[in-house]
Amino acid sequence: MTLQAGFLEELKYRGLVNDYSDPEELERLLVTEPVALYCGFDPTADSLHIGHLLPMMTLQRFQMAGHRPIALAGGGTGLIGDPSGKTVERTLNPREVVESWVEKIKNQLSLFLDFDAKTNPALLLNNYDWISQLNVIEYLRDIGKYFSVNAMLAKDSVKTRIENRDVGISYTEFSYMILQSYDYYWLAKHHGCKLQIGGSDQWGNITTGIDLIRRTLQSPAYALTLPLITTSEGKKFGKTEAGAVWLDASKTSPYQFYQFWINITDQDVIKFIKYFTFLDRDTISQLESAVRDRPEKREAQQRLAYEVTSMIHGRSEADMARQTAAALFKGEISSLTEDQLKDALAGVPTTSLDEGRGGEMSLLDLVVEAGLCPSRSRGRTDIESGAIYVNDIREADQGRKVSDLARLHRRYVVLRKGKKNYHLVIIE
Ligand code: 485
Repeated sequence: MTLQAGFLEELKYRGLVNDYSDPEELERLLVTEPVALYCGFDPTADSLHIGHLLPMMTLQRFQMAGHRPIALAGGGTGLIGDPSGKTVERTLNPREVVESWVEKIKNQLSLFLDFDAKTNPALLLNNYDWISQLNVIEYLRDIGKYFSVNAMLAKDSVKTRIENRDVGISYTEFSYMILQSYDYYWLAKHHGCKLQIGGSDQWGNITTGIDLIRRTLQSPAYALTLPLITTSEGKKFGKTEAGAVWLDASKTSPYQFYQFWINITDQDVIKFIKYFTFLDRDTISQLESAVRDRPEKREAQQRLAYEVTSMIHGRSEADMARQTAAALFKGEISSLTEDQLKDALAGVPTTSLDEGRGGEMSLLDLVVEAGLCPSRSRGRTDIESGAIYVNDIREADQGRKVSDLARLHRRYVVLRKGKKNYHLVIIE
């Protein structure tokens, strides 16, 4: 496979480069030979989340450009805990737990890479395999000697914790950078790895590894960091009210995942399209005009949501999520399957009624009982003015019995007040 010319330029066009070491040399290297590079992911939960997407996709972009990516699961380092970017000491997770998380993360990482490529196959490794082989004498004599505590104390990850005396840092976390440096050395030695990538919080850990390689193997090694993702509203990227946006469908459903991307603001959407899709420059500039000329159509958001959802969950799930969103938007809630309905209304306030008592209630009783209207008099005005919808159909008869209301999938009645205020009634 030939190397993609202008690849680094392409990464920069996409906004993927925060910083890199030895710019001229690295630029030359990337056009001269297939470069083995790696990125490490620590198992700190049973799934990766969308914060991990950028580095994963960047590994993939490197492979598409002809280079050799190594995805590293931190089965060893995950037992220690990286202090980078953390203001407090992490709690140690039990070994069996970390081990089970490693397996899940490995599955997710493998989605992005091609392990059977002829000239530049990807690798998926676990640093537990070599870190667990180190003994303490070796660790202190053969590796520790290359690290200056003075320099370690000056790294951001350590410095901030030492300055905050109430919190401090354990010897365990203090040592983390040595292990990550050892990984880089190990991969350089055994797999010819010359480049490590990661988020900008990883700069310190990556550059200590470069120093270790220079001193032990007398060979050059490089660092490239990706930007920290920020939103124009200054919010933390990838967090919703419901928490992190996970890649695992059982933690964040494909529909919720799709919705996350649909809700990206006009200010951020093109930036995120560059980050999280493989769309070409022409398509991106068309979408850019769409945001400028007809923002109300949200074409860019829809394209982004569809691309990312199909990349993670497959095309049919993405189609389904798109259809659910469209049905909700068009007021065709009754066209949804039971699963789509539950998914679309996950998190919406819910009232359960039993058939007997519930059936005897009037619509007015119901909207008050459900809390959709604060009082009976307010409920009356809302219903009379046409603000109340049952299964997306306006219902103006306050005396209508619940037993007469149409049910979706035999047991659901979806109430809506105004445009967006949903309430799910389940009748058992
Ligand atoms: O040899 C290595 C061993 C472990 C790691 C890297 C190299 C993991 C790294 N120390 C880390 O903590 N990474 C974070 C993680 O695993 O969640 C995040 C970074 C982020 C980005 C992402 O991993 O905070 O910037 O690098 C891939």
